Amino acid sequence: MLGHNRRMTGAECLADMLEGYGVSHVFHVPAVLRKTFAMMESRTRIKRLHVHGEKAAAYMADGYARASGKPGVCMAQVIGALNLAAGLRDAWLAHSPVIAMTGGREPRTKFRKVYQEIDDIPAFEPVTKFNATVDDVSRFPDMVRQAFRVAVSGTPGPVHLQFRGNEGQNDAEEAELEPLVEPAFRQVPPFRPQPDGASAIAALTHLQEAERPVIVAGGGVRASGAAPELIALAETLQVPVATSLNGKDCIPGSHPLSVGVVGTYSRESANRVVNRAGLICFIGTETGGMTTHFWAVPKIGTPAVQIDINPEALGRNYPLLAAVNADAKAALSLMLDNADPTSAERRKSWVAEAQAICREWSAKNRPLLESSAVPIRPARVCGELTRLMPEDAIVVVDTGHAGMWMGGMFDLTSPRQSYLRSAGHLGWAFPAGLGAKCAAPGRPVVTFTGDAGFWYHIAEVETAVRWKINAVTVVNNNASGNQSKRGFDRAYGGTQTEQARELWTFNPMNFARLAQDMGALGIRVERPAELAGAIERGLTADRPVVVDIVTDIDALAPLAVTG
Ligand SMILES: Cc1ncc(C[n+]2csc(CCOP(=O)(O)OP(=O)(O)O)c2C)c(N)n1
Repeated sequence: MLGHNRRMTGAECLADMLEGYGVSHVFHVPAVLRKTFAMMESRTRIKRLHVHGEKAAAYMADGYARASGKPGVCMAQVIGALNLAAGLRDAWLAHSPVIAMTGGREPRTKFRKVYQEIDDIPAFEPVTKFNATVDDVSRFPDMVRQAFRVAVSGTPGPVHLQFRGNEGQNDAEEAELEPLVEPAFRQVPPFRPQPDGASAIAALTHLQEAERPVIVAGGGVRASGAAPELIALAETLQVPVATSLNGKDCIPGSHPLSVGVVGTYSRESANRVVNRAGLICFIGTETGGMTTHFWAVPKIGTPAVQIDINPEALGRNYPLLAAVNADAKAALSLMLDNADPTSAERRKSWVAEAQAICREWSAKNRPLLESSAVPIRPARVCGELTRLMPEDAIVVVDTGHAGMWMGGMFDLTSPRQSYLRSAGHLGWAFPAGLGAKCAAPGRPVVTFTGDAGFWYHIAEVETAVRWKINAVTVVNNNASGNQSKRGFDRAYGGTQTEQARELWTFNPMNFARLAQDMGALGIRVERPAELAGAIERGLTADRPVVVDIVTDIDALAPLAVTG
């Protein structure tokens, strides 16, 4: 096609292309693209992680992608395809560039009730940006390029390629192929679309003239790598910064202008500051329900400006005074170049007010963060993690109470730390943490999950041991999914029956012992004084670690405030 074609198999071509795109690991349950796996062994250094379930494979690829910005690749044969599709849903919600490859249908046997087969394509439609079939081996090169191009471009997201044959056997066929890769699409972001100057200056002018502005920064800032520009603009103009959960690592919690995570799984100080603000500057956030506490924080109608790479996001939920369509880093750089630092004076009393709200939050919550109660309070675990996370740590957090405790109570303390969170799926964090560690083996990875979350993919402890994926997993073990307690209280009209606890509790379990039996280091913690030693031991163990912390089943995370 491009004049450099050679006769080769699809398997050789795909293996070469994945290596060319910088893929270091793929996550799969056999049997799919078997010839490609053989070619990866003989032609590349790609690690082929055989894991215990397709959903976990997708979550590992997702954690890999979010930790590195490079597409994470996961694979399943036709019967496992929907398990893989289920696992793409979190990547879809989080805008994470995951490429899923599955086996598909043969024209010869379609519609004949062939073993294990249904039409999987519709199931991938709601969770992918590009959902395509590769029926002819000659299409391997252009379709793989399109998969990478789509996954990392614009607002990133998952892609699905279905290869012909229930195990993708068309990789064994030969054609004239050119395994060309496009380096620009190895990672997010491939391009930095510049704003038109007038819109960026309009947004800047509103921000500079405002007396009570706040920035709400989201995952688009982290995808763009725009945290330094965000912080520089906030400092220059003296504007407080709240983040979404997905954007939590755009500004360390220890920064004097940080007010915390806003929305539903949030910190009270952030919600209070955002609801007192006179102008909101949304950057790289969809202004979705979780970030705005279902559009109550800020209230719809609050004056706003917005910067986003996706024009369709601009003004979706909040009417705008200025809309800037651009890469976050490009827009913030332009605004920074034109910023007037003397305007900061105007916001002195507002910044002081926001900081007083933050100090109030700290004073109110210090007893919880330092609690020596037994059973251990989850907030104490968050306090210890804030204190002990290495300055280049990647912190990976599950949803539910885990998301609430860590979103609200845990602080990043260095701009080099990363924070990856489940976009809603219980059980995501443990495999995602393993994927993150594969992507960044030199960085400490610490995952925080509840026990219900950990149960989902506990078998992957064996994968971590087999592949020496030395992540540390901290389990908030209250022998229940106790986030559900409030909901069942309500359902039972205020107080649930004793029997109702069967709806949300489990048998007590010693995860440290289970982990130990699977070959990991298991550390059981029952007293607050043991926490620091256990986490420090985990961080230096150089092997997969499960820190099993017995916590209080009655500890409920604080709910979002709107006042
Ligand atoms: C796939 C999926 N199913 C169900 C839920 C609903 N859900 C949210 S939190 C939760 C229980 C969480 O339990 P655990 O992880 O043990 O944390 P805890 O609340 O006990 O701290 C459930 C069932 C979900 N978020 N995702």
